[in-house]
Amino acid sequence: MFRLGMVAASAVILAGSSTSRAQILLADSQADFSTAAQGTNGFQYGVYTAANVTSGTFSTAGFVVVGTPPNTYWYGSESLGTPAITATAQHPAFDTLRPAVRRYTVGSNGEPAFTGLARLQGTFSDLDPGGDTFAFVTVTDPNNSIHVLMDNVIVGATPILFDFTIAVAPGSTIDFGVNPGTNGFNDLTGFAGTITTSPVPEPASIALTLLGGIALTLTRRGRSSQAGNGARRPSSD
Ligand SMILES: [Ca+2]
Ligand SMILES: [Ca+2]
Repeated sequence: MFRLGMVAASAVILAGSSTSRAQILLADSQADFSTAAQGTNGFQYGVYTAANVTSGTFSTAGFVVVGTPPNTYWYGSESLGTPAITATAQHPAFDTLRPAVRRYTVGSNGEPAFTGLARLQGTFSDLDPGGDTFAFVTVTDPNNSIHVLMDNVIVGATPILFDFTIAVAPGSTIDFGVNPGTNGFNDLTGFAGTITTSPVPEPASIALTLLGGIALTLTRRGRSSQAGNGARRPSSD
């Protein structure tokens, strides 16, 4: 009874401490998508101004809202309805071969002014079989250094999953982009991504975790010694 009580008490303390440093969901690319205005929920929809690059000058020039509600999306005024960025997909620019870029800026438009490690997780997928398309994730860190975290070709049925952790601060940009490669045919690319703060355990919660571990160990020892007694009985009889 005493051991069970100790485990229960430590579990309650741990639950209380974990809420003080819980992960914060900074962004969800699909849930946060909006055509109300550029910058809504911290996201902008545009291109880099050069062809087939994974970093560079970001621009929303020429982007307008098209489509029928609720399926409106951002369109960048080139041929074949490109470049385009929707809640769930993006397509690079057909004429200029510029990448379609979905940008989240930390701390912009009322978003949390977070400084620390951000975790970027998500999936790019080929929604138009064939073609060559390149998916990238590019982040500007608190020192204004640019990090191209991935630049992978997307061909075929296997989605590309990513999971990166990187330092950010208010003003850091996190870009999810797709490049057209040799041409812009068959380059429609599905995208879903989240940005969360990476949890940092506090010294107090580490100590409590150890306490919980000790309590569990004591309980296990109790159980194994009971099992040992039970096992010895047949041999002694
Ligand atoms: Ca394709
Ligand atoms: Ca292509």
